[in-house]
Amino acid sequence: DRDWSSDVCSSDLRHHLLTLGTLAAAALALGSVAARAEDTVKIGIILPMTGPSASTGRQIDAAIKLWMAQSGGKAGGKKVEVLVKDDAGVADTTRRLAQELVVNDKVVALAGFGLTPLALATAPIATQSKTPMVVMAAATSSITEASPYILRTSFTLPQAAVGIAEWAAKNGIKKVVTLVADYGPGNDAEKYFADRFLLNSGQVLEKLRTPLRSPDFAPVLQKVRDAKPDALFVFLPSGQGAQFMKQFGERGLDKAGIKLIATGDVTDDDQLADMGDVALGVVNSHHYSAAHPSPANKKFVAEFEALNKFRPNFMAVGGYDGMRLIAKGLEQTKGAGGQALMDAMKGQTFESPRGNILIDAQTRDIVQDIYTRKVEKKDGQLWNIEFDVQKSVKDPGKQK
Ligand code: VNL
Repeated sequence: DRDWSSDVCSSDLRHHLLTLGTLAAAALALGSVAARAEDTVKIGIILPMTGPSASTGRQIDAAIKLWMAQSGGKAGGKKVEVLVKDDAGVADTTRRLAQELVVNDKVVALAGFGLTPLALATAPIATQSKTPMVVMAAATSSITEASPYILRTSFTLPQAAVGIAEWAAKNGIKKVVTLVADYGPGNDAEKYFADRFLLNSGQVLEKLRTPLRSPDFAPVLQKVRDAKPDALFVFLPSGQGAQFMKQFGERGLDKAGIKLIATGDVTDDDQLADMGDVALGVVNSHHYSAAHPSPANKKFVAEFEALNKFRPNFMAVGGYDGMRLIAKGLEQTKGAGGQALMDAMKGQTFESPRGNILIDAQTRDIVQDIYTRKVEKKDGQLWNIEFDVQKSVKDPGKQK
C-alpha cells in the first residue's frame, strides 16, 4: 500500500519540473488518481489473530477482506486503509494497540474486539479520544455502556439466550442444568436463560461454569449426568464448541437422554462441519446461520467462500456489517471521523446477511432477528437450519 502522491511530491525539484499535464499523465500511468494523505482514512482493527480465540480473528479478518474487495476499498470519496493488529486475546495488548492506532496512525475508527475484556479495556481510550469504536464480536450486554463512543454489530448474550429459553419451555423441557464460560457473556447467558425459563415455569437444577482459558469439561459433564436434567443449556465462546461437543458425546450424555440446547456460539459454523453426528438435532438460538436462506446471505456466503476457502460464521458477519456501518457513516460525513462519524453511524439500518439490522440510536446496540435453529445434515454437511424467528429483538439486558 504505497502512497504514490508523496513519492511524486516529496521532491521539490520534480514538483517544479512537472507541469499539471505531466502530473495527470503520471497519475494515469500509475493506474489511479494520485491520492493525497487527506484522501485516505484509516480504520484500526484489533483482533485475536493468534492464541485461543484465533478463529474469531481469522473469520473477521476474512470478512474485512471481502468488504474491501467488494467496495474497492472506498467510502465517502476516500480511500479506506485498514490496519489489522493482533492482540492475541490479551487485554493489555489491545489497550496498547488502540492507543497507538489513535495517537500515531490517527485512525477515524477502532473496530474488532474478539472478547469482552478486550472491548472493555479499550473503552476509556475511545472516550478520551472521541474515537468511534465498533464492537464486531464481543457480546456482553454492558459493553455498549462502557463508552458513549461504542457501537456494536455482533449481538448480545441476553438476545441469544432468551430465544432458546422460550423454545425449551414450550417443548416439554422442565428441568435444566446450565453450563457457561465463567466471564461476562457467560454471566449474561446464565442469567437471561434462567430468568426466562423460570418465568415459563421451568426449573434450573444447577448452574455450572468453566474457566475461559483451557476449560476441562469432564468434571462438569459428570455433574450434569448425576443431576439428570431433561436438558443441558450451554454457552461457550466461539472456538470451544467442537471440543465440548466431542466430550458430551464421549461421556454418553446424549445416550443418557440429556438433550443439549445452546446459544449458536456452541454450534458455530466455523467448527460445525467437523463436529460429527453428536451435534445432529441440537436446538439453539442465534442471530446468524450460514444456511440463512435469503438471497443476500447466499451471495455473501458464496463470495466469502470463493475468497477465503472456508465457511463464514457469526463473527465474520459481525465484521462484515461493522465495515459496512463505518462505510455508511463515512459516506455521510464525507470521510470525517470523531463525533460526526459517531452521529452518522447511530440509527443506521440495512440488510445484513443475517436479515435486517438496526443500530439503535439511543443504546448504540444492535437490534436484530433471533432465530431458533436445529443442527441438520444437508448434502453431507452439518448446518444450523432456522425454523422459527423472533423479529427485531432489542438487547433484553438494556430493558431494566
Ligand atoms: C464473546 C461472546 C466471545 C461470544 C465469543 O467468542 C462469543 C465475548 C470468542 O463477549 O467475549 O462467541
